[in-house]
Amino acid sequence: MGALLESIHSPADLKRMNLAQMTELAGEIREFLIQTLSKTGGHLGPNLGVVELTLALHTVFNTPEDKLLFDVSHQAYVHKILTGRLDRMETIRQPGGLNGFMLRTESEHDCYGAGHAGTALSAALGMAVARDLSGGTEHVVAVAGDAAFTNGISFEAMNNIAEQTKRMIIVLNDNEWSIDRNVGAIARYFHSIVTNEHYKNLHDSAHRILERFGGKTALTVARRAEEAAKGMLWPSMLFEEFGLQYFGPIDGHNLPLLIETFKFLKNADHPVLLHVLTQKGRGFQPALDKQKKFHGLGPYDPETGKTEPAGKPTYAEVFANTLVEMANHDDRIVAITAAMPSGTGLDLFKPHHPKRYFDVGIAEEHAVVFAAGMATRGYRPVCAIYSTFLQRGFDPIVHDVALQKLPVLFCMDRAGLSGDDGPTHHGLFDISYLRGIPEMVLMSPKDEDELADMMKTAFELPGPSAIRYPRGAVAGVTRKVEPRAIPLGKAEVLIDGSDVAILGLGPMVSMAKELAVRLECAGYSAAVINPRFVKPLDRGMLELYSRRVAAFVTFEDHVKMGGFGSAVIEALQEMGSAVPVVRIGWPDHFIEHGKIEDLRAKYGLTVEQAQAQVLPLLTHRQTPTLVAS
Ligand SMILES: Cc1ncc(C[n+]2csc(CCOP(=O)(O)OP(=O)(O)O)c2C)c(N)n1
Repeated sequence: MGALLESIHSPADLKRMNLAQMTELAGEIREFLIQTLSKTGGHLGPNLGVVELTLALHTVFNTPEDKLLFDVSHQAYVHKILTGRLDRMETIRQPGGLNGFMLRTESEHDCYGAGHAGTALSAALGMAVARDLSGGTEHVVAVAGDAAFTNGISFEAMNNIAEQTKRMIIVLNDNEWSIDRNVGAIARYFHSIVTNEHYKNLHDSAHRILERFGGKTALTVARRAEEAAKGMLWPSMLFEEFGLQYFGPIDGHNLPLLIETFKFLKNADHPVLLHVLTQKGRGFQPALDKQKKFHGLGPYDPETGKTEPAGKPTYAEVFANTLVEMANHDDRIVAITAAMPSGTGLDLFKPHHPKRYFDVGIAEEHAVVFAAGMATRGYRPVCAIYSTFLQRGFDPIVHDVALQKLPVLFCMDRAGLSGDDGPTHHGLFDISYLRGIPEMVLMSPKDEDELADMMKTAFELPGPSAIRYPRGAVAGVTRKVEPRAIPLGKAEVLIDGSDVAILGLGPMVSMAKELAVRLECAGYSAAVINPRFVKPLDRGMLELYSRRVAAFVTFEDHVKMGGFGSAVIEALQEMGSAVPVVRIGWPDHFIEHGKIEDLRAKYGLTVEQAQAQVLPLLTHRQTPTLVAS
């Protein structure tokens, strides 16, 4: 670790440095990030892009008194380094270590937690208005990426800001990338500002002046930038129409210019937006070459950027390849992603069916209503949205899709615990928020072959449906040549039994099988069932086993409350059955980040826990021979 970096324990240490030292510090931070994240994994590219920006912000503003927010906050590692967490950076995203996002419980400098996009402007406005009401003087600064402006909430906030406060600073960190390339009119608009010749000349002269005089004339430059920006081709700049005074674009790696500009903006008596241009992955060639890959990744070689070759395919890949096949034979199939083409696998679909592929930006709510609109015209839209981000789409799923009985298919990747990303990204609520919606069919495949069957099933349904599947590699089973539709609401009995019925939802069926083996060894006859459908539940199967067994066990990678096991209890109660149900799932508690296996052990999502809970319910069934032995 560099000597300057080593001396940083709080923002006060940074404020003591001169410009030359800060510039050196920027290099040391980059090197530190490249080395550290090569072991832990994390959001390398976005953080390499905001080194100077974060240094400038912490030089000019005083957290925790001043409020500094980052949208999504995956780019807040430098902020963490500067605010007393340097010595714990090696634990980032590791069990018990620092979270990969901002967390109010982690530091007083993290005034607002996030993980989902589009919240920074609204939350910052809330803080600014609270300050105004209580007569405070602190500054409120929201840093949001260009892709965050594809999000409706950002625009809802902008519509409101100028009416609510006179003092708020927004920093638009424009690197032209979301995780993939940023999309849509707003991306084009930003691009047109950046590529404008007028700006380029200004930028070049700003550089020359700064080189000559250090930071001294930067204020003049910022003022000139303002004038020039106003005199540009657009008489009414978008942000100005929103009542935000627009400044920029300025070079987001020019530390003196950034510092001087923030000093100047600090005194503004109206809300302002500063447009800074940064380079994602700056200082690490592999990240510049592969922006998408280095947005967020696991461990890599710090010299070459190489990562371990992937083993088995992922659920996302199987989903996308299956969709390509199905779309080859069905012109009505269209695929929609909300800024996650690579994460959901839809980047594999795009080259095959470019006209039937839609990236709508970070706009899940819009994605769902857009899908509903297409469905009214006879198309079969597939919304591929992670379980956690589909939370944003809840109302349109109810109001636009289900109420109108439109055949939209929701494919929810990352359903279940997401692991090292933590509570903002765990997909633990989708069963609860979907199963109460009339018309909805909700499925979860035990393996990749069944995923394809469920997609086929969904395309034959007259109304909405959803499929939940986990992050990562598939089970690795042999696939049928052609997927087969599954009869609606029909569970699959994998092993018959008469003492206990164990239901393992989706890939959790492997735990059900393991429990069955243990119980068989203890002398019990255990049935293993792959429920396949959370809704409609296979009531026939439940009724049959409720007459036979002494207990049910349910396994699910979801919160217990309102989840699959709860659905089983409700159904049994409605049937008048009193057979007890042991539910294995996540407790009513936000689960921290960590390794999935560790967290399962900590929170009792284990075969041992299930066994311990179910055995006392079975004792009266024990066979005499085994009791004797
Ligand atoms: C609601 C929501 N949808 C999707 C995501 C996934 N996601 C995380 S970061 C990101 C891109 C952010 O791009 P930008 O705001 O421009 O920041 P950059 O990484 O380029 O600095 C996306 C789509 C998310 N965090 N939240």
